[in-house]
Amino acid sequence: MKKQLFLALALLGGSSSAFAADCELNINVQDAMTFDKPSLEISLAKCDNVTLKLKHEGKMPKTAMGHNWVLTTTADQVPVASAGVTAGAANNYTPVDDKRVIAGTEIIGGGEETSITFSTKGLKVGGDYTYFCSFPGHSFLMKGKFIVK
Ligand SMILES: [Cu+2]
Repeated sequence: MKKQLFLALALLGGSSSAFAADCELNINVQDAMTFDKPSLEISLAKCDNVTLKLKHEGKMPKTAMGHNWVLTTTADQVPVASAGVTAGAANNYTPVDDKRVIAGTEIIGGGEETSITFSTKGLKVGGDYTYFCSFPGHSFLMKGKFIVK
């Protein structure tokens, strides 16, 4: 929650142009190690900020089948997932103050939903990005391509 608030404040303080647009992405999960979409796509020309909404349509508690949505470069995905396990449940299995984490939600369980809003400023068109769930053991299967156009 703290990280989301910080990002929201950072966005408010940023200089957004008159044509600034906020884009919304939705992705759902269930009581299985998979996202309902194999990829997500944004356009830098259209999106200054992106709000990613994650919905857990399953029934299992977050301690057993928790999921989140973390965005990194594809090269950083495996090391960040490992660092996330070390960071532990209290940190949503996401390394704290780690620049490799472009965006990340909290871990949620069945019936819950969450979202994260982040700036697209640092993203590059055609860059190689991956989103994944950093719950221990999930990231090997639970990931997708984040396409920036
Ligand atoms: Cu998961």
